[in-house]
Amino acid sequence: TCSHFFSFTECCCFLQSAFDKIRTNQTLQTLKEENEALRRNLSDIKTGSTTSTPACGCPKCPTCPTCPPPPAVQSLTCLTCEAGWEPHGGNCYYFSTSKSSWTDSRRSCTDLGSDLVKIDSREEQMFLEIRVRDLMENDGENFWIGLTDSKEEGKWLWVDGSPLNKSLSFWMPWEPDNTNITNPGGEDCGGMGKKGGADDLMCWFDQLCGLRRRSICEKPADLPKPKERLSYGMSGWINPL
Ligand SMILES: [Ca+2]
Ligand SMILES: [Ca+2]
Repeated sequence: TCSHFFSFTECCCFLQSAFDKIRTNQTLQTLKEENEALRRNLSDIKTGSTTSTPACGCPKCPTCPTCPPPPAVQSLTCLTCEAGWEPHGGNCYYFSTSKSSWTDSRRSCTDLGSDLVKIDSREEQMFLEIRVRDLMENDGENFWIGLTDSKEEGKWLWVDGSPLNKSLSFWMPWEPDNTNITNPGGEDCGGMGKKGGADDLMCWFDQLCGLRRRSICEKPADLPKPKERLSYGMSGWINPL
């Protein structure tokens, strides 16, 4: 654009152009320096973040990573059973040493604030099967459980009145057979136990309700006494009250 002007103007144009060039270079230099400074800052931040990750639970740090929730206190482990009762799955079990009829055994359980055991899961059956096996000295030493068909033959009910769930039944292969050789009324009370261990947990049978057998009582576990109770503190840790 300067070519058709006289030399003074040309000179002006040249100077202007040179000045613009210098200014552009200066701007570029400034930008370069700023860019480098920013890069340094960024790498400092990166290095800092890998070497000083705040510990979980650090209360003052604003950039705390998300911490996992405090370990859940298994309420089951906080529950307790009286002496002589065995805790399992939130319940307490009493394996009697004395022997009596199914009805008398049930009364003994209710006198202790419990009832004959009701088996609600395969897991509970597994616990009981192993426990009973250990306690038995021979196959005649089996245990009453809270199962009876005394109201209606073949209709097995738990002591709480609920019907037996077929998919949660653990009868021995040939049971219940309601054998009525010695008693025309047949066998109306449920027992469990196989000294040698049960095949696939199948160790229930029906037998004469009047037989004297050991028994298993069950009741929900107790809440711990106040002094043993635990609570969450501010940081998620457990503080005794
Ligand atoms: Ca029967
Ligand atoms: Ca039987």
